[in-house]
Amino acid sequence: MIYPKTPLAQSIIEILRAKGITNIIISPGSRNAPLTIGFASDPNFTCYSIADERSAAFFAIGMAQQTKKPVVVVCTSGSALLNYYPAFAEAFYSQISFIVISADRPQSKIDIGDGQTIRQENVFDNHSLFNANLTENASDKNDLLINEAINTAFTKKGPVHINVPFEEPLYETVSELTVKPKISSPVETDIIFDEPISGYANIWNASKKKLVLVGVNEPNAIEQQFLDKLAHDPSVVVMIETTSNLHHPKFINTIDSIITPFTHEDFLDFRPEIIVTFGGMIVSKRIKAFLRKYQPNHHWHIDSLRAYDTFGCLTKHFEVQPNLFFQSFFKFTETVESNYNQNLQDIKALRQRKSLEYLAKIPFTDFKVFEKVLPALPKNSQLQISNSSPIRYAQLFDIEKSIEVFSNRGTSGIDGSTSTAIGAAIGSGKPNVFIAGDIGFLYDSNALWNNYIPKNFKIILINNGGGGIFRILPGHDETPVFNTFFETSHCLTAEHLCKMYGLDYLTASNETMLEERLKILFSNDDKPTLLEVFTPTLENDKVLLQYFNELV
Ligand SMILES: Cc1ncc(C[n+]2csc(CCOP(=O)(O)OP(=O)(O)O)c2C)c(N)n1
Repeated sequence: MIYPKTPLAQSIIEILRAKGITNIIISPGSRNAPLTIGFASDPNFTCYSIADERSAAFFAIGMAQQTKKPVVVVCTSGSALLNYYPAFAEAFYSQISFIVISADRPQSKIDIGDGQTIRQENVFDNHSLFNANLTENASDKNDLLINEAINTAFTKKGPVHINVPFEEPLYETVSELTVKPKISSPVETDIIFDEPISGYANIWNASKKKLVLVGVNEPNAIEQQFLDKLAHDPSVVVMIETTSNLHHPKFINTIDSIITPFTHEDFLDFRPEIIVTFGGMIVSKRIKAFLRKYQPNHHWHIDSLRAYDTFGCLTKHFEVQPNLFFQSFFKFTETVESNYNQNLQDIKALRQRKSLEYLAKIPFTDFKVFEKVLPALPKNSQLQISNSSPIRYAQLFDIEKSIEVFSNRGTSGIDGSTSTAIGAAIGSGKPNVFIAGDIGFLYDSNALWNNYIPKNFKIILINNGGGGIFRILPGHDETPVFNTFFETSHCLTAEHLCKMYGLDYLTASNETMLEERLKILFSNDDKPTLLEVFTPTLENDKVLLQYFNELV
């Protein structure tokens, strides 16, 4: 075996190995050579080389999202490290285990005019769950910090930063380990939920209007018996987002279609007494606006780690996994007679009918593309959706229940969705389809700059000539300022990027073409393929906004 000569690099690698971490994403540089040599020489690790650190970090969190284990990124000193920040923040808000290891100069070499040197210690402090600022030599204290950083990434599900000073020479190797670092296990958290909850159950049993709202949620996370229980209580409405990965015929899954046409009276009627949330971020701005204005008396959030006061009325954080919570809670609850659920089912049926009528008459636009693309997705595949309007359009449709849905909703950035999707495709090993807007896709085109894109990876790029979302948002005005600074309109296509990176390239610009190309896209797994769909810039927003007028 070959080991880096630097004992500190040996310690880091040994501790990571002992903790069962296997996936290491390395970006090139000299300062990180001791780590790069060590990881790449050790068959316990699978190493990926990705030059652009921003893309490498999103690739890593895509992988960690799927493997549910921390993934490590390693970079050199200087601005390289700062390029990890967008993914670092995403990992923080999406609760993804993520370990950044940055090589550094020793502290005495910072701010004295050395090249490729910046203040690296604690640089992610605002979003870091743990900062291990190591000192140059291997020591018990360093080992303790490394252990604690990795344990934190596991137990607190988020990003941590290990900053490692190395002095030259950097490339020397030895054939025997010279360190034997101590390995400390994470402190086991108590998974027994023994909080007295009968008082909460009494409030529940006395309420005739209870709303359960679920944002980002891992597939298969919630036991079916609990979902059925919620679905069959007439006083409960369960509203789910596309990213919730929940499915039940009685759940309301197209939230914006349901509530956008609501009048003040409808909202008063719909206002819940209790809202219960679990899962991560909520996409629908409309449901958030509704709950902030028509606040319930109680908001309970169930999450073993964190709770956000999204509606300004959080009254209780149950620090437990939803399954454990429901298991205890349902022992005390009763089914309550109410017309709350039935009223919403009636509205849902009406909206479904009106949606179908509307979709049957609209021209080829972004909305139409989603109507055609979503049912064509292969069963048992994964769908990654970029931010901006793609994730919002997807929320207006049913998605077949064997398809698992993901989106970087932690920070809702458009800066790493493609890299995340590719990392996730590798991490899950499942067929993967990624739907992107043109600005988001062009922003992260370096995602294609690696050797790991699976052959069956598919991209559906909806090119509406700019940031279509800005046309949909209120305040849009057809001026040069709007086109240049908001929409950032352009005439670029992905054709040459596909040629450069070796992807097959298909296009569609009408409904018939789209149907045909989707068949081709999903029948060939020999090469990663991108289908670019061109939609009319000036029609898209009108067709979507009119939809909400025709739902009543
Ligand atoms: C890193 C980052 N920068 C800026 C934004 C603000 N932003 C939100 S949506 C958007 C436009 C995205 O356009 P596109 O990907 O083409 O999707 P479309 O809106 O056309 O569906 C921008 C710039 C963001 N979310 N993230």
